[in-house]
Amino acid sequence: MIEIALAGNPNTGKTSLFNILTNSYEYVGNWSGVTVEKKVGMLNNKKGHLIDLPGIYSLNPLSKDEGVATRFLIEEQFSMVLNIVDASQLERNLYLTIQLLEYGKPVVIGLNMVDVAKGRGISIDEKKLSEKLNSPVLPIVARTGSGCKELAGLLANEQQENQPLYISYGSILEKAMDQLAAKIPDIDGLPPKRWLALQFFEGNDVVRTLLQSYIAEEELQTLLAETEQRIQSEEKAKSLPYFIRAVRAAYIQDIVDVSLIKGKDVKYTFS
Ligand code: GDP
Ligand code: MG
Ligand code: K
Repeated sequence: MIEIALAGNPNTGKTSLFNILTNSYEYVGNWSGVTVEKKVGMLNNKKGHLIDLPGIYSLNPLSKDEGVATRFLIEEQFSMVLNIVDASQLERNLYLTIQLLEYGKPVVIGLNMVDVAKGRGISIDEKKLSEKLNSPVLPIVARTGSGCKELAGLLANEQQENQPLYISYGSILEKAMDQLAAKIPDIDGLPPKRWLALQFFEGNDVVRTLLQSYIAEEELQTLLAETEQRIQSEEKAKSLPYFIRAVRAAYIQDIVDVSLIKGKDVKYTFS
């Protein structure tokens, strides 16, 4: 039985897709400690469970929903992420996708709302997008079920471990991430050290709390303050989180430039 996390921005068709891919609820309740609904379903082929994560824009938890998703990634065992991406809002949606790919678990992307995108004169070259993200991308319309069978077929496959997406954040932050990663103990089931370090520097409080159980708070604070100061003075960035977002935004812009076509009538093919 494989465990698959369904993740995406709010209002991207997560519930619609969940209902198509599953035939029964295994669990409906709340995530522990919060009044955020948790749903787990059995895939139609009975080969795995689909876990519906709250709709989020980023893993850096500004809201309790985002905290739930980050805690899931840190604490629970799963083997794959199904990331639903709204094709009509590609640039915004890729911000979460990038963070999921940096985590390093296999990601399958359901490119939803392609009908809406098309209506707005936007089409996405899913092959180029797939190459850029180094992950399968399947165009779907979760409202009607188009493309969802093919997507379900990909989920049934046992996937190999992925290499985490590597974005270079420049020498200052890379060095700081190395320093922090070196202090994190080798513990089975812990997320990749580089991902933890990056999320920490971005200001992810869930990750910070986790790291506090291995590293003295004073050490964490010193490394954070030094890095923040260097990024501001040498990179001329407003803040460290701002700098990280800007690097990601530039990376996403490059992806959008090659994969998004405006004003052309490109057809989507569904199996
Ligand atoms: P969630 O908030 O991510 O769980 O999204 P929902 O599944 O609740 O969908 C939000 C709205 O978008 C609903 O009205 C759906 O019917 C609609 N929707 C979902 N997928 C599609 C799609 O591919 N195309 C269109 N046009 N509407 C969709
Ligand atoms: Mg929903
Ligand atoms: K169903």
